[in-house]
Amino acid sequence: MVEQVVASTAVDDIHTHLYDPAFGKLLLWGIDDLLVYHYLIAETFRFTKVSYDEFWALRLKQQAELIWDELFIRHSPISEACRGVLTTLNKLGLDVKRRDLNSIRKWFADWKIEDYTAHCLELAKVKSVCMTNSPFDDLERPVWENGFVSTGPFRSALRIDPLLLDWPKTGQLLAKWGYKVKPQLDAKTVSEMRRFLADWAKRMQAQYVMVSLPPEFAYPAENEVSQIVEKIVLPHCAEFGYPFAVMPGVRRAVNPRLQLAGDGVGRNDLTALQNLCAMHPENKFLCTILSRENQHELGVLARKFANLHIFGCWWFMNIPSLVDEITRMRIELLGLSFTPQHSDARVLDQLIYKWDHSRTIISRVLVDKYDDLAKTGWVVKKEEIERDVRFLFGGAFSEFLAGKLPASNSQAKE
Ligand code: RAT
Ligand code: ZN
Repeated sequence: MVEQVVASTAVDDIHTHLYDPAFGKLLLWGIDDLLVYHYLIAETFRFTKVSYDEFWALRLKQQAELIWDELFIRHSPISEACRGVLTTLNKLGLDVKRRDLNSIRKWFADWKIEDYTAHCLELAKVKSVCMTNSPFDDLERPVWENGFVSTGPFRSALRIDPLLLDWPKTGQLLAKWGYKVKPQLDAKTVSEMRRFLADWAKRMQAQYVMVSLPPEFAYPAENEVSQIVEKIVLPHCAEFGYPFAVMPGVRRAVNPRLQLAGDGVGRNDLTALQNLCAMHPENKFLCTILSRENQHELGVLARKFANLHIFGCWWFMNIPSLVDEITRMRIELLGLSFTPQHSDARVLDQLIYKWDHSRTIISRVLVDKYDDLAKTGWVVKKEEIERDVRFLFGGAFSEFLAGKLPASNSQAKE
């Protein structure tokens, strides 16, 4: 019964890199984009003799052929990211054992993107998709400036890494766009940066404001990142009621020759997150973290602060052995008060495998937990399982977004 409920309950996917089809070419889909996923590019360079420069000079189709050859033909495709391509193709009804890239390409060529988007959402049982929207992205910004408003399943989150991590360089962009900012964070600059955030959060109707952070992130601290968080981002989020989503643990460009595939991981000192939650009870925080070594501490922190909602097994954590471990631990620490997974899909079709693989593990963990309950004589009813799964698949997140923080939180400041 648990497996059936988990398999059939539609999910809100709260962090992806997908786009509404209205964004045109920004929405990646189909076999070539599936193969040229940066997770697979990194794996290909474990095997290939082709140089980085030669690889980047290839056209998308040629890159896809090289990846297919190295990862699927010359070796069995048993990594999680390889297996994901095959799960996707299999669920789409393609015969993967033929190992025939060209016939797979032909199958995709017949689809129109609007129909295919609906088909993928349906197959993956995803009812909403949160995009990652950056005002600093030159391809995406014009779509918003032309008045795009999301009406369908695609929702928005305002991503602000350059504002925090690359000030004052990003200040030059803000100045070009008419905000009266200076490199120093003086009072006028602070209010103009807040005006910038308010304009974009409104334009995007963002669900939350988000940033990824390096392992060194500290708070409070005498540095620009900490000052921008304290003076600009947190007051902005508190005023408009948005959670601030922090994603610590990424060490960007450890191998820049791999481009997007070249980021790594490092451990964080979670005292920073503890301080954020304790010092800003008027703010809500979402958090997912990249290092396995930080996962337990993060679970414990969520027990301490109702203004912290933890979500997802992010990026290098999204492999079956760790999803099982992390989900089990979170349920044991937090019951149902977290969001176990997001897809982080960059290619539309990945929704199919990311959710299929995650559902299998989430249902295995739930079966064990309900079974432990049954041994006490507490037998869960079908409606209770359905309620719980709905909560894990978006209900807890929506309540966190909409809900008021406990009264003691706001009193703590007074
Ligand atoms: O998982 C990924 O695709 C990464 O490249 C990142 O985009 C990461 O999820 C992020 O949001 O920074
Ligand atoms: Zn992401």
